[in-house]
Amino acid sequence: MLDGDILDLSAEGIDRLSSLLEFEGLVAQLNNLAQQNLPRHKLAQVKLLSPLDKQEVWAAGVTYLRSKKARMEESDFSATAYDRVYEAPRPEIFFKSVPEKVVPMGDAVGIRKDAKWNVPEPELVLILNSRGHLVGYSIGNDMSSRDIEGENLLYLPQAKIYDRSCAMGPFIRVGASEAEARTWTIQVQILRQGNLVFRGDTSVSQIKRSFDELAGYLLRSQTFPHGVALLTGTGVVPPNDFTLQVGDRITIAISGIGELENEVREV
Ligand code: DO4
Ligand code: MG
Repeated sequence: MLDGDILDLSAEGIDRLSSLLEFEGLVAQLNNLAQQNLPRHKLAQVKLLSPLDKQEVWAAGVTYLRSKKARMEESDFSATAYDRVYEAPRPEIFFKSVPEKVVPMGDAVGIRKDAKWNVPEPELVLILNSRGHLVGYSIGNDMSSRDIEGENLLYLPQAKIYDRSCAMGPFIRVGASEAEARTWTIQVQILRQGNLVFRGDTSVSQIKRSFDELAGYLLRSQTFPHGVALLTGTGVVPPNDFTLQVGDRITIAISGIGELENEVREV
């Protein structure tokens, strides 16, 4: 259950994330708005949408040693590709979702009908504005089908992009530096019929590359007029005999942000 109030900025004419992302001195401006007499709603009584409106979602991969190891275990002839990309100057970055397909807090994430080995990937999300400036952070779930990904590297888009494969929320945390974000922990827990079937954690400090490096490659020869969200890779991988089932409840907690919770559905 989320606690606290939310402020309705639409009374000030602010009803799009795209415009908010471009504000100079966003934190000070939000603090000012918080002092004004704007309409407020109890967080527990509203339905949170995805934090994005027009921003594409991209994802970095193999940014943690744990991810490299897992990818190499699941794959056969493509194993060395993961080894190489972990060390290479250019990171792995792939397209993940259009904004309208992003699953918000509380809605169902998907596992594919034609996949047998499915996992959540709990990831810190960087929210960048149109100039590539890091404005905030959110929590993301890069749902993945490991059997499809492991069969052939060229199947990566099918393992990663399908209905309900990207969750994000519950909101965007602003005003934290990269140094602060690197002190945060990421934890995931999965409940099946109320019983804990997996729990794992990592630290943002384990991401091999700097946020500037990841954002810099994403923005090479590519513009995002409304800003963009970038998942930064997973450092938590369940054991190889684990797969998600319909009805599982996934909770991802990032210490500096909050919790993202979603149930699993077949798509
Ligand atoms: O190349 C496979 C995807 C890796 C990924 O999504 C991750 O490391 O988080
Ligand atoms: Mg991932």
